[in-house]
Amino acid sequence: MKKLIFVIAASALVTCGQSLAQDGFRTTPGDAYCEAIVVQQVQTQFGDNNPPDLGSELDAAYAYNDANNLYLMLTGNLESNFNKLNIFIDSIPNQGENTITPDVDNGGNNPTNDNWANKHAGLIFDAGFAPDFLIICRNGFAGGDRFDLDFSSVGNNSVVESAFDVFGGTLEGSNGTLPNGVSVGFDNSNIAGVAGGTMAADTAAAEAVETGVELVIPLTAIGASIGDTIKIAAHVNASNHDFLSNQTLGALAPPQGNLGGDGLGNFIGDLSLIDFTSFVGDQFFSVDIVTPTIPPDMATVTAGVTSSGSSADICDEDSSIWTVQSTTFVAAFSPPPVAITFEGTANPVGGTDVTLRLVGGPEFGNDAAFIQLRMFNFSTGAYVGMPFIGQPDSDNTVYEFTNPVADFVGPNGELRAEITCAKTVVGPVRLRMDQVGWQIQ
Ligand SMILES: [Ca+2]
Ligand SMILES: [Ca+2]
Ligand SMILES: [Ca+2]
Ligand SMILES: [Ca+2]
Repeated sequence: MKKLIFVIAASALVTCGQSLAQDGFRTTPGDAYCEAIVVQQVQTQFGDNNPPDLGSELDAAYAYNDANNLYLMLTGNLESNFNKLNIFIDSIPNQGENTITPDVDNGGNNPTNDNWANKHAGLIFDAGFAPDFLIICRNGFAGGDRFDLDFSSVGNNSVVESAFDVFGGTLEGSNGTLPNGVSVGFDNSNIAGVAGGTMAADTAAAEAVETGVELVIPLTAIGASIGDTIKIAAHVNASNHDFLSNQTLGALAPPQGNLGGDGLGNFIGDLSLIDFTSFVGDQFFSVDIVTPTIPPDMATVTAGVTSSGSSADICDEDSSIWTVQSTTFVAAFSPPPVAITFEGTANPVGGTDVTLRLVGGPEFGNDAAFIQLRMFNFSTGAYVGMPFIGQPDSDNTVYEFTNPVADFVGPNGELRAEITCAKTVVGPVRLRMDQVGWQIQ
């Protein structure tokens, strides 16, 4: 069943650099990814990562934005042999190149970085896709382990930024950053996801992968604004940009082997004969840059004060992810118990069950703190709660509490919840909230 999730935020917007959210893991506290935008449809012919066998795959793409940045997560894994993950971004209408030209030193329009343009020259993207920017990710051993990141314009030579060894001597890491603020995290631990081959992928397995390349892209860096729809095409390519795998997002249709340089799997020294219009479907995907859904009035949570007016439709499909906010601590307190009330609105009203969820809890150094979730029953006019639960060390503890929509959603879609933290010894305790949300299903 389709699920609607309404969220009350427990913190301010996530912004780049506030946390280690750019770590290559899509459910870090601070991340707000929801459903996959596109999921891989084809097994990988660039090798399935199952050590000692190595390989590369693109399992799925996820994205969200805040007021300043696009957050893009491509799950999967990349062989550490400097094979490329190329991410083409079409963010400016009527600019860019649908057919890639060489670099400016070879009769074309593009930058010379990493020699990508000369190897791509002649490649034709699907209709409606004319990228304006390219991000190149690559990792491997060259005098030491390293991960390199390039950002450049496409269709003109105006922008080139490169950063070598962004994680400081390791293949994986967090928050590797270019001068313009494009930042990357990489977790290469995936050994699941799609299997090796050319046949239809296990899409559920692809969707389950939680690790890969995670990028923060300042909207200003790609000329994008709230309200825009941008398009992205991601490719796994060989280390010289001259042999395309069958791992693209949007995905190719199975059965499909590597594209090579001619679309038929042959090595011809470049990609000049690749024509994505000859492959069914769009080998790109769209991302809407939306008005951030975290209401600013929820930026601060104060003990004993109702936080109201919040309903944010964060995930509109079946998802294990509710919402994830930056860690928020409610101020330290001593007995008596402290309660925080949350109000929201379900829109549209519907469904069978409503679940309140909190990730976090009381946080301090001994075992004498307790948490209680309660939801307001609009039929009886009283709160109904879970019993207090003792919680010694609360990071990432999940509390969930489910009730019938008929009684626990008000006549106009009202949602009301109370979270109470108590302790039995005198001394400071903080209530930590990494996620607070409702789910209606
Ligand atoms: Ca993350
Ligand atoms: Ca464009
Ligand atoms: Ca795999
Ligand atoms: Ca196509």
